[in-house]
Amino acid sequence: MAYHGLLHKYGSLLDLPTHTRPVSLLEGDTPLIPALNLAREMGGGFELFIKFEGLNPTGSFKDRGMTAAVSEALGRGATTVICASTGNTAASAAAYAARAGLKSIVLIPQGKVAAGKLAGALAYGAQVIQVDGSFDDALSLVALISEKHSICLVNSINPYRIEGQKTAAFEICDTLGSAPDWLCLPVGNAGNITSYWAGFKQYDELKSTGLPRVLGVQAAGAAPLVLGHPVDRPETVATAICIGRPARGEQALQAAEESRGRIIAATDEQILDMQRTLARLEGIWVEPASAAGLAGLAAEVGAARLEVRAKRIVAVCTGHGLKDPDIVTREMSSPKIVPPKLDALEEAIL
Ligand code: AN7
Repeated sequence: MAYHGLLHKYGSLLDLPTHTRPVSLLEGDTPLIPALNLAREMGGGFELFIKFEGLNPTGSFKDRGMTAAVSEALGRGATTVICASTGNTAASAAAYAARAGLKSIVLIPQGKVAAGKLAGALAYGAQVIQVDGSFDDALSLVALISEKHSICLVNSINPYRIEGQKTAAFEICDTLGSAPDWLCLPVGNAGNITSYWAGFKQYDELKSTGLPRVLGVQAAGAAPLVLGHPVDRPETVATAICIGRPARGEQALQAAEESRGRIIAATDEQILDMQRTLARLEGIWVEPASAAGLAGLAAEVGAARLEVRAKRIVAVCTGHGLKDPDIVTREMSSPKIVPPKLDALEEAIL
C-alpha cells in the first residue's frame, strides 16, 4: 500500500483539531536497524536496534511533530510560524512551512548551529535570525513574540508537536510486536522523551504492547535534569542538545520515574566516541547529539548499572551525520594526495 505520511497512517490516534489540514513530506516510517556488531562490542547477550530518525525528510526526528504542528497551523489560518532552535527544528519548520505556503522565522543561538542545519533552514526559505545568547534565550523570545503577535509557535511547547512525535513509539511497537525492554535516547528540550512516553502508554492501553523503561541521556555540559537545576551557560560538542532550561523538563523526569528508568549524562568524549563507533561498526552515521543515547547506554552497561541480559533495547538516533560534517573532518588530517599513476596508488594503499 502506498505510504501517505504520518497523519494519514496514525491520525486517528492523534489529538488534533478537526480544522487540521495535512501537510506532509511522507515523514516517518523510518527503519529499526538491528545493531549486532555494536551489541557485541558492548558485551553481547541482548538485542539492540537503532531507530534511525536521521532518515526523515529533513534529516531529523523533528519532522514527525512538525507535520502535525504545521498542519494544525495551516488549518487554523496561520500565515507565519516561528521557532527557536539548535538547528533541526529550524530546518524542519522551514521545510513544512514552505510546503504549506507559510512564512517561517527561526531564531538560532549565534555560532552554535551545525552547518547542515543552518543551510537547510536557508534553503527552505526561512528568515533566520541569530540571537546573541543561548537556545534558552531564543526560546523565551519566541514565546513572548508569539503571545503578542499572530505568529504560530512550533517549538515543542506546541501540543501538536508532541502528538505527531508519538508516532515514533507506535512504529517501534508495530515493528517489534511490542514495546522494547529499554528505550534510550538523547534529551535536550525534552519534547521527544515526553512524546515517546505518551505514545507508548497510549499504545499499551490500546493494544497491550507493554511499556519500556526509558533511559534519557543529556550531555554532561548541559545536564539540568541530572543536576536538578537549570544550567545558565550550557556547553557541549553536541550542539543540538546544548540546552540549559528544557521546556518539558518536568515531563521528562516523570517519564523516567514512571517507566522505572532514569536520566543520566554522557561526556562529550563518550558521545564522540560512540558517534565514531556506530559509524565504523554499523555503517550508521549520526550527528553527535544522536549518539548520546547510545553513549549513555554503553556507559551504564559497561559499569554493570543496567542489566541487559536477554533484553531488547531500542536506541533512538535522532539526526543524520550529514547535518554536522565538520565535527568529523576537523579532527582528521586531510586525505593523502597521489598523482594519477598506478604505482603511486599502490604505494599509498597496499
Ligand atoms: C539531533 O532543533 O531542540 O529533547 O531546536 O536536534 O526533544 O529537545 C533539537 C533537539 C536530540 C533533543 N537529538 O530532543 C532543536 C532542538 C537531536 C536534536 C534532540 C535534538 P528534545
